[in-house]
Amino acid sequence: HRFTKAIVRQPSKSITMGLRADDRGEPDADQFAQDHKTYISALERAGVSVSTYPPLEEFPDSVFVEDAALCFPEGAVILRPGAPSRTGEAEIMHQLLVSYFEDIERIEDDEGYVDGGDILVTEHAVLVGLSERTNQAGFDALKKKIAKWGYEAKAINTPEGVLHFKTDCGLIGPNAVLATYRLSDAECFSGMKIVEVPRGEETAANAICVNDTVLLSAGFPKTEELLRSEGYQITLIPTQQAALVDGGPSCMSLRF
Ligand code: CIR
Repeated sequence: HRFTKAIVRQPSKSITMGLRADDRGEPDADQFAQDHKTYISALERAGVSVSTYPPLEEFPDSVFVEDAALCFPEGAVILRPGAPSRTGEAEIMHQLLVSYFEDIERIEDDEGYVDGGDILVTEHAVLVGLSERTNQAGFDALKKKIAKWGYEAKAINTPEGVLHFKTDCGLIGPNAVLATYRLSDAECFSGMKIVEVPRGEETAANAICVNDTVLLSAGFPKTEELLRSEGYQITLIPTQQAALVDGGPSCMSLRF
């Protein structure tokens, strides 16, 4: 399957107030905006047409569009982000996705929580990490909704202390996953090629594969070297600012 489109939202100035598990300082909003442009160019070079939406100051984390929706060729599901400051992003995403999808499902207010960062779509299944942001009720609702398009959702336990399932893994090819040591033995990846992120570079795991290119965070030379030696075509993405608010290449776009 090839992606043809991507949706992104420019970072707001309020990104300085974005949620983070550990405070390692505020991101620099201007630098983040600059890095975001580089990210958009990388997506375009990977062959997708990118729709860029303007910043939403009232939602500091809204640059991380991935958490509010899950997109398939057949349709989209509007998710229900688990952080209270982010719940409102779902409605905004809904309004926007009606111009891309005819078939839209939505996790309703009484159906629990799911963050897109907890969902990894593989060839075999839609893997959903239960986490601080994604609960069993949300998973159950999502599972039902995507079954009609023929997708099977499987629940996974996100490792303790890890924000999202995809904080620790990312798809790097049709049947290949990049994963930290915390996940590399996970049963959910059986039948897939697993590339383990070298120790100390765990942040690099949040990579994405867009058509023939892997978008990888810059600054992780061992991971880069390993992937290149395995024959992957890589574009490096500056994510230092995003990382200060727990973001990476995956969170900043919806691809379909
Ligand atoms: C948050 O805590 O919600 C944001 N600061 C980071 C979201 C990262 N999203 C993702 O990994 N999909």
